[in-house]
Amino acid sequence: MSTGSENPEPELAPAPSVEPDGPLPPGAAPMSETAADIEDLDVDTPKVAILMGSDSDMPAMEKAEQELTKRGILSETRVMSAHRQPDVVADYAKNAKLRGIRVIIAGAGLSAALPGVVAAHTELPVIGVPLTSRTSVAGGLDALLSIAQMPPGVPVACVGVDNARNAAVLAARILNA
Ligand code: AIR
Repeated sequence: MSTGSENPEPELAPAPSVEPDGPLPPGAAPMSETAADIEDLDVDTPKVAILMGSDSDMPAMEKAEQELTKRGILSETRVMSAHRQPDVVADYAKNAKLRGIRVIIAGAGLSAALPGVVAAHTELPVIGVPLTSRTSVAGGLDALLSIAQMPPGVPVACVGVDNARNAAVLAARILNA
């Protein structure tokens, strides 16, 4: 029968108590400074997200990526539909800020909910790109109104129909503001 004495647990040193206002260990920076330093780090993470509701939006939306690349701004491009994959969109929008994204460009056609749904789940600025698609009505007016007519308190910036390049120019201005 084991008495528990054959392999005695090693004695652990007591954890140092953390005094929020006490002296900092040598070399440690105060929390606020550390957070600011992390924000200032010029790491190779995308600063702009380019989202679109369908693969069929890519020919119009790739203009945004081209413009950002020309300006040396890192971006990431994702296809996700607010109607077909609502959970994917919500998760992406909720995590974007933590991942270092600073501006979100979102393009969609028809009942273009993507920019508005993204804006509902993040504090980041969202730029909507109304797109024409095969079954658009009135040359993309459907998407234009869907994106521009957001309710008070949940803004989405809206560029012209199919004008993804302008969304990138605006994103660059926001980043430099
Ligand atoms: N869309 C996709 N999910 C919701 C919306 N509003 C849009 C896409 C695309 C259009 O519907 O952004 O512009 C047609 O999509 P698809 O996949 O049928 O070509």
